[in-house]
Amino acid sequence: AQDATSLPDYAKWKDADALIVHSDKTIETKRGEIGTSIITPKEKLYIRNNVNAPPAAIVANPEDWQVEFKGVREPKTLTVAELKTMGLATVATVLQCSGNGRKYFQDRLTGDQKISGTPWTVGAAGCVLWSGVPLRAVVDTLGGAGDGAKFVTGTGGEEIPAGLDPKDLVVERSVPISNLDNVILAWEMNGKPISLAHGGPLRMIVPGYSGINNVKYVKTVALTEVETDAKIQRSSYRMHAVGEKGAPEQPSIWEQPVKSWITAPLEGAKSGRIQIAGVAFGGMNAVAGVDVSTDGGQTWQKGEFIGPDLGRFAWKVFVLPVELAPGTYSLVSRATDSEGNVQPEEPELNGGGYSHNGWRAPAVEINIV
Ligand code: MSS
Repeated sequence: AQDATSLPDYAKWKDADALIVHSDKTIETKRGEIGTSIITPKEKLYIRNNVNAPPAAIVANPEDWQVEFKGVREPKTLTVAELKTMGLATVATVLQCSGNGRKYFQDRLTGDQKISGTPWTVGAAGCVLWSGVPLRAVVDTLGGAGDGAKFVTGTGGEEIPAGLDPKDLVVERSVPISNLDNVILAWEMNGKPISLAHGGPLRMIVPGYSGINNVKYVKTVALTEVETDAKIQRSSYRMHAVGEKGAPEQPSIWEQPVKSWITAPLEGAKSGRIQIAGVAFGGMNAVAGVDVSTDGGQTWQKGEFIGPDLGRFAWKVFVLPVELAPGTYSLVSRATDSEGNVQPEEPELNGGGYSHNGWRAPAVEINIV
């Protein structure tokens, strides 16, 4: 059982009963707490910080937060107040840790194979609304992109303790410049100034991209010719075999693959009519459909999406009413995106335990009496 004392200071305001506290930097939403209202309330949203968050003082006067823009024709430092004059957009995105589902990979390891990292199941994910200025508007105001720009590189505002190599600790991520028209520099989440826990005063949101690329406390945004050589980009968050080290030539954890999971029911029930519900999303592409099975994937039925469509980067809530007789059932869901990509039964094992999107592992086993 969790209580509020197990939440770290910067997350004390969260709903402790809805969360699993793995550590002060890794807090997961309980599977049954995601709800069916599409948007994840901030009190229930998971947290992942790679290093200690900056002091709470940085969110006291969010308008004064300064961001340095580089790699544009007219480089400049701007405050959030100035950014607010340049444009406004709102986007709903699935914010999901790259390691969400890592536990399912860890469960498959044999012999001396090892995948280190938080054993997240499904709860290192939420769907939230971000409001801020489109990066494109800022870049246009600053004279356009510099020559040869190939990446958008955002730097987190954490202080690096003296004596340590900043390259080893800085949360600095580069994403392909093809995202320039999608990226938002957000100051608001679900209608409120972004909390410290979620990256206020300003966060770089890369819709469709895995959690790590959504840099919190963003203090520098640069259009760069090459990817940053910060460790978190160079060797961390790379796709490689178990036992291998991360390296720049391996694929970076960028776009999220198509995924879904069931959120209800999670426990046995009386026989009769039951509403199976869950969430499904397509990462960069809109989710197009979801199949649901009560027999572990032997037979499938189409789930129905409910609620408003919040755009291609949001998740959709699905429902399937079923009539269940007494017995045991294995409930699973399998999503398809608008490009025809289908959630695999088992994704490829990888050394970081990243991007798990298999449909088999998050099965819900229930007894109907
Ligand atoms: N940012 C910064 N600045 N720092 C840190 O640490 N982390 C990451 C992102 N961003 C960080 C950042 C991660 S890693 C994630 S997931 C995310 O964030 C989370 O978010 P939230 O809000 O939920 O906490 Mo994995 O891929």
